[in-house]
Amino acid sequence: AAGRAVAAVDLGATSGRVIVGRIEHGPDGAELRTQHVARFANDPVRTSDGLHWNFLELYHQALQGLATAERSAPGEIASIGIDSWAVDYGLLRHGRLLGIPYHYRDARCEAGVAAVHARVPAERLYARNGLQHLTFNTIFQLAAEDGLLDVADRALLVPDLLNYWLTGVEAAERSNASTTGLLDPRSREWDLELAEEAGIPARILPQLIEAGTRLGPVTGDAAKVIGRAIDVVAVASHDTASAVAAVPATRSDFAYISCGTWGLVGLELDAPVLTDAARLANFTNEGGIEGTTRFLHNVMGTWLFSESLRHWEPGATNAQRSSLLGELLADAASVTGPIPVFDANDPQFMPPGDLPDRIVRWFEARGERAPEGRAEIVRSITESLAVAFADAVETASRLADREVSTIHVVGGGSQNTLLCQRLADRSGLEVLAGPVEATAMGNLLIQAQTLGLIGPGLAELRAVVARSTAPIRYTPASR
Ligand code: LFR
Repeated sequence: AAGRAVAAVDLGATSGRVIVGRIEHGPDGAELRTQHVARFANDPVRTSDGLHWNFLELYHQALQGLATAERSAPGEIASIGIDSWAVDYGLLRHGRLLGIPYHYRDARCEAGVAAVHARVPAERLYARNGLQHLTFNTIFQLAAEDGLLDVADRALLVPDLLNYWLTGVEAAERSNASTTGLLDPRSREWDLELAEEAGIPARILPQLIEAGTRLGPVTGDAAKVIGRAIDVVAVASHDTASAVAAVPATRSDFAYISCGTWGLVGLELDAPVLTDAARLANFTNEGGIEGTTRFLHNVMGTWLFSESLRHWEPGATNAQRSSLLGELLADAASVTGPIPVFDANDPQFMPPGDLPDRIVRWFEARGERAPEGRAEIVRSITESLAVAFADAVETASRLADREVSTIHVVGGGSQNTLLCQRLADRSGLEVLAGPVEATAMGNLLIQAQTLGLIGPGLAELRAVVARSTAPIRYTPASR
């Protein structure tokens, strides 16, 4: 039917995709059907001044993917929504992009951390912004910009920048703005006083908007490339926020793990937890839809696998690496004997480079037996992630004083059966895995709500996902 389809552009740190969603009416109510129309690699590029996103290529691929979407369903797509990873941004002056956006794994952030902490001590920073200390939080990256902040008149986060290129509208969608370190998690407004203290000019912060805001039609050349001036809706543009919105939970005592490049482990709460205990446990208070708090911890995630594979098979494509990972996980499942476990939260695993070597050295530095060979390393990563995930669930539940009975794992990592089973075993909790495309589903369904294709409210959004997918259940092995 005309106007009943929506398109999502979902940019992840290793790949991007364009997915078309349609609302259909099932026996129990609305359901979402999705169709991948484009998938492309996201390969960062190192230049003499550091590690950058290949930003023009991402924009180009998004436009091409949307053109494919339009051709696949001429005239049917009622709106477009864009989400991506968080924290990264472009600086602009008079609408012109100043430089190529940096990758959050670039080493420059350290200088920014020192600069901000010299002005705002860590305790005060947490009391104000409630964010886990990650060296790449936007506030630190901005503080590392030196002179550029003097000339910039705007900073736009990645999805906001793409929305701006498509529509000409400058705005900051709140879920992603909540990862900058410049948003007050209580009022959900920019903390201009904090920005000033940190040396960040208030003028670069755009007007805040809620997920579900219509931005207007695609204009100019972009509309020509896509084939039509489709409307753009600001979705929960932080990928994790869209993923959490699409957790198919049917009860309230659940924890979630949005498991992609990062494993974002936490709870959905009504209000932020800004205690000292939460700060010391390095828990973050990001913004979800409908004013919810995403109280979570960043665990290193499937990056530990993907970066190991990148080292082992430098010439392979994403698809080849993921099929190799499947084989290695099968081998890993039959590794017997004690499996060495490392701290998956150790920041030394963050930069790109030889990851298996860093894992081996982690054990050697502690005089412990290191895993040997690919299968053992892959098993060691799996166990270490399962332990870190289980710990984070337990810590979240303690810090927020909330019972947890089920862990929902969504995103690409939910396909890793060994990881899901070991998580159930290690946590002693039931694990429900899937959907894989939770982020895109959240993105699509927020648009569907904005257009009135489904009923309003987060509970209804989740009910649509629950009706549309069947999560795989893992029960803890009896010990
Ligand atoms: C996941 C994610 C995390 C964020 C990290 C860096 O894709 O958005 O939530 O901490 O990427 O932006």
